[in-house]
Amino acid sequence: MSNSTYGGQGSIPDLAVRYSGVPSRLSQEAIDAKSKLFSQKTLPDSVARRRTALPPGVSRENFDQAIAELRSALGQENVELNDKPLVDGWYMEHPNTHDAYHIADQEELIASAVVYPSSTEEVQKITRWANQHKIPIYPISMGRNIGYGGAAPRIPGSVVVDLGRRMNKILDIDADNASCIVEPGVSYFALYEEIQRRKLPLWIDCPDLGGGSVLGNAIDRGVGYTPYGDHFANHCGMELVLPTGELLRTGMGAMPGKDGADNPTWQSFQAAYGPYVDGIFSQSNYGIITKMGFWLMPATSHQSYMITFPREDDLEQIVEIIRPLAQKRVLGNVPQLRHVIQELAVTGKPRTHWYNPEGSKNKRGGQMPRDVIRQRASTLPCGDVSWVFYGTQYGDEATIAAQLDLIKKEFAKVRGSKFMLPHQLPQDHYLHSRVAVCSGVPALRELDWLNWVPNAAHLFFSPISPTKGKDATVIHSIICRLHAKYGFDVFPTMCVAGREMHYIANIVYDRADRDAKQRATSLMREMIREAANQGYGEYRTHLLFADQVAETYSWGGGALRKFNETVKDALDPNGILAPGRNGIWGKRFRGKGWEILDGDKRDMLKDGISPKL
Ligand code: EUG
Repeated sequence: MSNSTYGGQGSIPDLAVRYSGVPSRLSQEAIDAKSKLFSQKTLPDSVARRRTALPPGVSRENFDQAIAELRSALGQENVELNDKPLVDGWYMEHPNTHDAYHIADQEELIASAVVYPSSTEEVQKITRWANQHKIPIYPISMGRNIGYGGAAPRIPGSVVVDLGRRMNKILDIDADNASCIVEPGVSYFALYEEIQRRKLPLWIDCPDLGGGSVLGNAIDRGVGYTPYGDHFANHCGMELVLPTGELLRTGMGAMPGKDGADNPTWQSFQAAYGPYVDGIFSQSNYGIITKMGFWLMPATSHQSYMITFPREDDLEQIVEIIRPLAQKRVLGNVPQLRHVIQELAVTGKPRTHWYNPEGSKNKRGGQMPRDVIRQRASTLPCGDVSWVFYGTQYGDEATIAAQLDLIKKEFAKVRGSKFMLPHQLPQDHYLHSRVAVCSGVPALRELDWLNWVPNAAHLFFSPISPTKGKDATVIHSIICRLHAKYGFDVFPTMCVAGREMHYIANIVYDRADRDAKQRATSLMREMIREAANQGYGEYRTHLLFADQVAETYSWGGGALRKFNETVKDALDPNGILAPGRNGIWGKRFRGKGWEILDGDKRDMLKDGISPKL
């Protein structure tokens, strides 16, 4: 089957020819994933644009003048106007012009232009240009922050700085130190393949999907699944451009090496001397990171497994069993606990395959009834269960065996639980994909969820839960009750870090269905509010919910917000860098109607997201 058959958008890029492409070992899988997704697409590839995007308060004439200047500084071909029809594409052929998984109108979170710097120096030039023209810029590494806004800027008409296209070098892999230093355009796929090519006994750590930027995911504080799963915690050293164009190296990189070389301990010691500043460049709009170091894990033996639990109510006991195992690092990585409905979704078959009550249409939502899920699950290898735990153990054979004995013994306390190894499951079972991801082999399998509904988009609700049965149950019941109210199936994935779990609820919706978009938006707003009322906050959120989430961190009269704003105004006096990212606005934009706080009355689909200036 030719991979250009679908969608008329050209072929799937290969990693050998494009930095954002798919490695050849996965090219058939990518072709299949795309064909499945596109077979469910009812939207056209693109529609005619209805408006032009300009930065707020900048006239067409001034904008054209500014763009001409930028082009003469960086080269004509390295600045593109975003004046063509928008194409949502799909994961491997994703846009850098807007949010492919739009929840407002497709033309809301949109760039006016995209610029492609080739060096840190050119990034400095861009920031100086932005300050001169008071044009907001929005840096992306690769733009695959899917479910959280993708490549989209928060202020319509911002100029997107696409760092990855021309800054995608693995600058160094130090096999002795087990570390690397990369530019923003290095994907998990690319780093993994290079380590294989060099035959180094090292692992990377990747999230569920392998196409994202190693650097970008880490500064958004993303998570992966080996013992090095906390990406930010395993970074070591940064080089970055401040909003006013000055350069900064953090960690030991702040000390010059011998004869002008990079410091030899830049990727060995994180903090250096004085305040540890790296943290303020994560989930912020205080700088543009152009180089970042990471620790790599020495390769080891590993054994993945799955444990099923029969009852919904087992959640509390499961989490109580997990906690001490995680604290003692018997669970040495980031295991996942999922609901059984995901066993259906991750087969890649659409919801209508499992449940089709009123023909092909299922307007205004509604959940798949529990008894239908039970009946369908009973036809799958997991059987009629409620929860599925995906774990992996590491070390030599004896260590793994001893750990597995303990783990089996502990989880056996849950009546009716079952332990399964990969060889006991069919070749296409999801556990085999966990084996890869949990041993640092980046994959694509997670895309299969997206076939649940036509034109599927998704949105993550991502609160932090203590690893305690009672708290997990409270959060889970808020999420279930509100998903039922707004008519969405509940897809929970609890990623266990230790003392806390990232509870990720994945809202999958049809982006052609305005009603579904509105319900998804209301569902997010209400979950954020209700969780916060119980003291539970999100670790990360989609751009459009950033203000509301930031607002929930209100202790001490909004002390954290005030601190963030003080830093923002000091570092970025013109407020040009990624205004609104993570709810942080410079003084130029603050309090002028951009913030979308709890109780905001605008209907994002009808009224848009910009204040009437
Ligand atoms: C997932 C995990 C995340 C996240 C978004 C998605 C997993 C989905 C732990 O963080 O932020 C299967």
